[in-house]
Amino acid sequence: MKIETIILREIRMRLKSPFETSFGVMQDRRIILVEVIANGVSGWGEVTSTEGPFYNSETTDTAWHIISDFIAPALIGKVLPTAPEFKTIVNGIRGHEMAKAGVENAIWDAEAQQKGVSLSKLLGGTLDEVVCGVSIGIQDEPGTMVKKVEEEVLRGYNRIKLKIKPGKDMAFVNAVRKAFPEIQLSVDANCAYQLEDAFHLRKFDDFRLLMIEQPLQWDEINGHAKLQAQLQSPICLDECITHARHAFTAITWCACRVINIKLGRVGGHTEARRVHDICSTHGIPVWCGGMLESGIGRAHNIAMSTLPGFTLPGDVSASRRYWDEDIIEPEVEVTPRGTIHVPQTGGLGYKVRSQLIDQLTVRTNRWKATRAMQA
Ligand code: OSB
Ligand code: MG
Repeated sequence: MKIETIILREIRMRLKSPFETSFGVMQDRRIILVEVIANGVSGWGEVTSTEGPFYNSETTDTAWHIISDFIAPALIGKVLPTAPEFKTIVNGIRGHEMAKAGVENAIWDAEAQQKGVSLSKLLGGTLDEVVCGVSIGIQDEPGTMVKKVEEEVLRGYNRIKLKIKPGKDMAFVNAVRKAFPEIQLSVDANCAYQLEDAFHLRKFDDFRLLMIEQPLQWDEINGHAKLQAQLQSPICLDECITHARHAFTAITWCACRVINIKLGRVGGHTEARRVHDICSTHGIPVWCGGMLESGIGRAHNIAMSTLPGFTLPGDVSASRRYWDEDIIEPEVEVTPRGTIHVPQTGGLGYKVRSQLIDQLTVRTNRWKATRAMQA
């Protein structure tokens, strides 16, 4: 594949309602879309960073900088046999996984289209339907949380995850568990607790949770191992796992019993598949995490979720939960059984709405290969 053109766009999209986590509230999204044209075919990727450095260290602006000043200049004009070779181009760039993932995933989409197969097939996916859960933001009162959960259960979602933080935890989980004794329920703290809170966190064991996601610091694997030894609830790591080596470390140290894979956090499909493979080898179930993506990032999540180790419901839900209007056609829809049918057509399998994207775009950057660059 010859990388002929790279186009970077920042779009603005407003979430239907604010989403609160332990690190802040999100509503007005600044999303970077990457279009890579290879052999005349456009592939699309999304940078899943948040606006500020509060989930991980990346932001919309750091990703724009890293792609514009380092990744695109190194990539333009290159010939890559297949998408995984992209890694050799960005090997020397430390960190910035979400910036890398936005570009790498666009190349995967282009390759799948050129081969006339779905991205799911190209990745080695085996499922044709993926099982969906939802992530519900922090609410003011336990009563409002119970109402939100009820709505999502009625829509058919198969697992409910509650965002929590100190002071907004036990009463909320208790109320939801009382109202719904049988649902698959989990919580996500986004790093809001300390190892010293182990006694407090042990009270979650009474609620028969599927997992407690990322209770401790974003870079603290050892602390999670110490905490897991004191809890019955399985710990699921999110923020801590930025590549396959960390997954291996966390598993061998018994720091978690589940891993959430996010394409952006681990740097793209190639690394995500490595994390998946290591988890499969060690019997660790994985599921697909979400970053409030537009349809393009969502479509990549669907393709990844078809790998055989994705045995738990992911945070991949319908477009209409997030947006009045999504940038793909058709929008992502969820069946009454809480599943998504995986598209079988070439690449991502959704049409990108370029006119709408143009309307939402606030800045653009473009690179074109010259003859001199022919590799
Ligand atoms: O930790 O899973 C997380 C959103 C932004 C940052 C971090 C997280 C989340 C979510 C949203 O939980 C899941 C979704 O996309 O619905
Ligand atoms: Mg999380």
